[in-house]
Amino acid sequence: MIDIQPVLNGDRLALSRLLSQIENDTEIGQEALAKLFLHGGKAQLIGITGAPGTGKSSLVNQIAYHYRHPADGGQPMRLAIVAVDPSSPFSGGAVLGDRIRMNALIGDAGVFIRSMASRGSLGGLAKTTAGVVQAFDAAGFDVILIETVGAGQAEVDIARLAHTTIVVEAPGLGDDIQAIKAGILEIADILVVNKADRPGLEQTERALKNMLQLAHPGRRVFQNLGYSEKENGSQENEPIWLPPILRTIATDATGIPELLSSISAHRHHLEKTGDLARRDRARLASELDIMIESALITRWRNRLPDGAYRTMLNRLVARKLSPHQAAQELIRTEVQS
Ligand SMILES: Nc1nc2c(ncn2[C@@H]2O[C@H](COP(=O)(O)OP(=O)(O)OP(=O)(O)O)[C@@H](O)[C@H]2O)c(=O)[nH]1
Ligand SMILES: [Mg+2]
Repeated sequence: MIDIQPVLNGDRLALSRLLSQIENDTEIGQEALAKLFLHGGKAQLIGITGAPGTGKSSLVNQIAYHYRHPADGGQPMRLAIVAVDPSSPFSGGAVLGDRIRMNALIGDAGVFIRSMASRGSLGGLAKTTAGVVQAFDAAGFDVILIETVGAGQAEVDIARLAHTTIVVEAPGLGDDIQAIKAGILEIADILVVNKADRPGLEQTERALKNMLQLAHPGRRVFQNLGYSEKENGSQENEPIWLPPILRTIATDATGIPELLSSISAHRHHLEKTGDLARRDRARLASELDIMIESALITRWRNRLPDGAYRTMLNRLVARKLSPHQAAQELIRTEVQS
């Protein structure tokens, strides 16, 4: 029986240990997650993704600094940073960047930084990231920043976790913006062209604008889940969010106030349109479906006569019948037995 109370109370050492359990997908980790879930759902989740070296960590650094030192003199927020599978260790931004702000965060008790390397499958990475985020959420962090590299399925899955997803580009990355996969644009709520001090800025912005016009705006992540719920307060004429394209220089904080305004504008949009609740509901629905599917499949397989599955697979490989027919026959086998 794991006691999650220390984590809920903000004990950093207990949290750190628990995060390792979650990352290693141990029984203790799973048991803790089940308990932590009941305490979550309050944090604001912000995803930052993009090609390697575009300046994601440097931006995270700037965003985090702002939340810890609000310009309006407001209450500093408690903040967790999750760097998923970074190509360089989190601190990259400090190499040539804003060392003062980076150092300010490292010594800050209101900030918790966790780097996660991929072990095994990327699908596993998306799952453990969700667990780590859940732990931070339950531990009472107000904002969770999630940095991921690349444009694969794992990034899309991780983006689904976030309420607001920022896609970072930089000028001159092989100029053909094909590097930005269409998939990554579909998850972008905010597009940032970082390294705006570099040549090729206008070209990159133009390319992004063109790609954005091709992609259909609106609730794309939500649609990709294949789940809709019209009766739940969805209105016909609700405003559509058009991802803005912003310029930043993460090494000197240029454009950061505008980025922060966009993040909070997006947040307000999600709240006003009900998308925030809908995204949460859709995500939990897909999680529930996955759980049910895997439980049902396991139960059904255990009831299958010995060798039935293998025999059917052999017939399938030999093209004696179609996958659909094979599935139907196998399911009937189980019912009769
Ligand atoms: N000139 C310039 N350099 C920048 C800017 N932002 C970041 N850099 C530099 O670009 C390099 C990479 O920055 P990171 O923040 O580590 O980039 P990243 O996207 O997190 O990198 P990975 O996590 O390894 O994919 C560092 O040397 C930064 O100092 C910028 O706006 N202008
Ligand atoms: Mg990084």
